[in-house]
Amino acid sequence: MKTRITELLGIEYPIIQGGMAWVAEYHLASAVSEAGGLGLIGGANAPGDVVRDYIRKTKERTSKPFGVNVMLMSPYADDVAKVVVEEGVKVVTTGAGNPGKYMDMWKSAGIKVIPVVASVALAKMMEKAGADAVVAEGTESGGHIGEATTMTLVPQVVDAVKIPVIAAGGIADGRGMAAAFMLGAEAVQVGTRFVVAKESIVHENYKQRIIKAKDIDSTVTGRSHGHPVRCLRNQMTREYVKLEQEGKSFEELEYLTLGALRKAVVDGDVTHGTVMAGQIAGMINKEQTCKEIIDEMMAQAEALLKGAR
Ligand code: TUI
Repeated sequence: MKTRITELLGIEYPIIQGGMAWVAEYHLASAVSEAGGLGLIGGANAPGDVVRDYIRKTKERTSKPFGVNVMLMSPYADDVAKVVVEEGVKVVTTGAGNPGKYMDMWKSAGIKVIPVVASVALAKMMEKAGADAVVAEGTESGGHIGEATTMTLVPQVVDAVKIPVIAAGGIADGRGMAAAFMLGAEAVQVGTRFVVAKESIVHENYKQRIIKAKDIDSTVTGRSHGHPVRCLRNQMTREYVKLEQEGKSFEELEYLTLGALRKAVVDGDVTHGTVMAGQIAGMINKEQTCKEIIDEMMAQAEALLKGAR
């Protein structure tokens, strides 16, 4: 299945792994790239040198293309933005902001830049600034989200820009992938299904929460402060939403969630920690290798798209 994205990135299949905070480290990124997709290291809130180490470890594990996601709300974003240039990373995606100020530096280093956007306005701005593609991420996604759904956002972004569009949010099998292609996407970004991949280092408790999740088990914290984050409902989200309704400030609530993602991913505390996951968690019911996930998605999507053409 050749598209402008497989050509641009030099990958076999149009499947990109989400650059998920704490989850998307070098084991997962190299496994996805080895399986023919694009693996991503999630810079998240990590300092530049940690990301540098992850980049080097990924290179030891795969000679195939991989990328780094720069989380723009991170206090280390400036550092990580330089590290990707110094380490010769070929592909950068960005999240949770506007990467405009890094664009020239990345483009002159020959990096393919793919901002994640949640609106048509940002997609157009990024195309003007020289982006090679955009990820249009719907509100079904886990983690930090926008307002529009994948079904409505993807075709509107496709109509608004000439660069290729990657669809994200609620896509975890070949049906979702085929649907995204019908909307005009030329690749998909998959997060939640890769969280439960065999190569993913997240705590077993976290994987089991996703595997056992039902369709309506996710909720969104932080809407009232303009920092909406989708995660699975637990004691932490119940307390957060209660305090939010009581009008507590963003700073007080941040204190509650500080380190909460690490608590869930690394320590396996899925009661007090943040279990970020997308709405499609309810459909994900087993742990598989990245290769099994990608092969299965490709076979299903190709069969469906053959019938549709
Ligand atoms: O970035 C993501 N997803 C993330 S980042 C993350 S780490 C985190 N942890 C705790 C609290 C906050 C973040 C977890 N998940 N996805 C990409 C994405 N970007 N979704 C939405 C956006 C976005 C939203 C607003 C991009 C730009 C924007 O406005 C840009 C502007 O300044 O106009």
